[in-house]
Amino acid sequence: MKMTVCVKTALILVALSGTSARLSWAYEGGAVTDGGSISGTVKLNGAAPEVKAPDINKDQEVCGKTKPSDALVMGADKSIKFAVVRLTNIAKGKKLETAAKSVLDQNKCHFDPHVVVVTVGGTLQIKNSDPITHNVHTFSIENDPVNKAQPKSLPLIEAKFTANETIKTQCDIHKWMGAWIMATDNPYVAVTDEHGKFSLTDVPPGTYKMEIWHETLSRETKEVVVKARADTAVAVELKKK
Ligand SMILES: [Cu+2]
Repeated sequence: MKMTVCVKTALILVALSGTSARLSWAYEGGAVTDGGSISGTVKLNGAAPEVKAPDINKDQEVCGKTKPSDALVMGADKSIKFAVVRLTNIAKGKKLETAAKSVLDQNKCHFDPHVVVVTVGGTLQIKNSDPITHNVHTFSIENDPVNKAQPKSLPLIEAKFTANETIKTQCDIHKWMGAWIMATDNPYVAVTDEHGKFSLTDVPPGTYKMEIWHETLSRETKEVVVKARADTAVAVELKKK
């Protein structure tokens, strides 16, 4: 019996320490003076993994017959689009914009954008621009999941997010339709463009941990030093998982 109590106490202590660790990173937004920036390019190092083209097997009159895959979009010099760059240990910096609404549209049976950033406390507007029904399904654990049919008669679904999470999203009707929702409690996050480029601005001087995530490639972390009113250039290389 004594053992059981000990185990329970230990579990409670672990739970409490987890809570305090999380609380200690609560982000505080405000004015940033003397901020610097981090900019760079994300590229693939080595051989590219094989990515299959989506199988468009229904509703072709709306969806079309072929689509390129969004799971690995490479530009010149193996630059990588749709990689997400985020500072993960920043406690204080510029204001997190929760009033602006992020949009995830379903257009011709394709999620646009493929990776959408939404702030914790902000709103994601999920739209359907197609004349057919989609079913939006978010596979979230930290946030309330969405799993909802969206016919033409329901052009807007609004979702709220309460915690940091990288959320796989799909349409259950058209299985090739995939997207990622990046919920963030700090504003230092960027999605790479078609040239693999990203930029984080108004970063208070300091040393930060930067995480780089891509759905198909390796996850990397880097320590980045930011100086007042200066840009820190970072070259990121991702590999096959
Ligand atoms: Cu669909």
